[in-house]
Amino acid sequence: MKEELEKLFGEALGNLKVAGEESQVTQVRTEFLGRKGKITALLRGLANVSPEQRPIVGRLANEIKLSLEEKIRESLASIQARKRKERLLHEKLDITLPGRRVPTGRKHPISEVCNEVIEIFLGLGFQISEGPEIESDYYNFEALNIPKDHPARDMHDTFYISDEILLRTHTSPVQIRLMEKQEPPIQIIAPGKVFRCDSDVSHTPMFHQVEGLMVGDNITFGDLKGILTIFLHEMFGAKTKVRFRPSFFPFTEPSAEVDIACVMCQGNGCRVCSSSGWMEILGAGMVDPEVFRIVGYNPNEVVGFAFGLGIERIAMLKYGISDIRLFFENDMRFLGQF
Ligand code: FA5
Repeated sequence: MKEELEKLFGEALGNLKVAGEESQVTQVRTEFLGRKGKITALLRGLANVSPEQRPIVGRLANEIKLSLEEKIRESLASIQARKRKERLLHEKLDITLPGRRVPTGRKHPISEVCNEVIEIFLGLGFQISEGPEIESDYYNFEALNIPKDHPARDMHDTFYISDEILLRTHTSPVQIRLMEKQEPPIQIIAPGKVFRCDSDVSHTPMFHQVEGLMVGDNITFGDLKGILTIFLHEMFGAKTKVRFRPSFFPFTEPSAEVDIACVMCQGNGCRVCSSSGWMEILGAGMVDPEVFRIVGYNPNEVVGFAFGLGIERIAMLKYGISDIRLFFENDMRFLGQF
């Protein structure tokens, strides 16, 4: 059996020597060391060898198997090295080829504008407050002095979930939630999503508002005008004309709507501003004493102002966009321009 083992070993080494491909080398492994291989088959007969010879033949068989495995590994490594060398010799590297551009993400323009608004108000000493997007009828309407059947409800085309639960139509309910749990002085903004059953070139069913609320003991309409004018000058440039127009909100008295001179035509009148030269940007006013009474404040002791602005409206004016719906279509050709 010893001679036969050595003969097979010699035969395997001979085959390895002429093997030029990896598949030929692995073929040697299968042919000699595989489960049905020649050496494996021979070793099955070890049981028939005399007890004295068995350990000697066994040791030799082991040595041969290990040595053959080693030769196979060497052979595979040298074939692979030879192939790599050949490939490198023939391969040409064109270092003038442009690199592959990795597309990078960026913030949505609405998030950018929202952050810009927040930064300006933080700089003016405001803090950030939050409230739920799914609201009760009480916080969205009743506590803001808009009782059931009040015509002001028509200003908000509301998505109702049930009779009492709805998607908030503005960020003003955050005012109520905050005043219920905190005593004045208050100076907050509340950015967030709001929802109205509304869709055309200047309205979408979901949009963003930033609410502002400042309550204390000596706050005037002059403070409101000052804060909002500073904000609008920071946002649109120091030369931007700002106009306060009398308006109505059930939760502020007096109330105003604030316009800036149309950024498209600089106030001369164009299609975008309906030839008026002005564009509405936000609603504001002095907090109605009835709202203070509802949250448990003494209306004779506190005063304050509130405002609510639409982020999409500001983004449209800032970037000269005439259709609000473009912001939500996720068209990369549009979004990539910001
Ligand atoms: C309000 O929502 C009041 N809560 C604002 C307010 C707060 C007044 C505090 C007084 C005190 P109004 O419905 O006008 O008001 O909305 C405010 C702004 O949201 C508008 O000026 C406009 O910029 C924006 N807006 C309203 N509806 C839509 C809509 N469907 N799509 C996009 N923007 C809208």
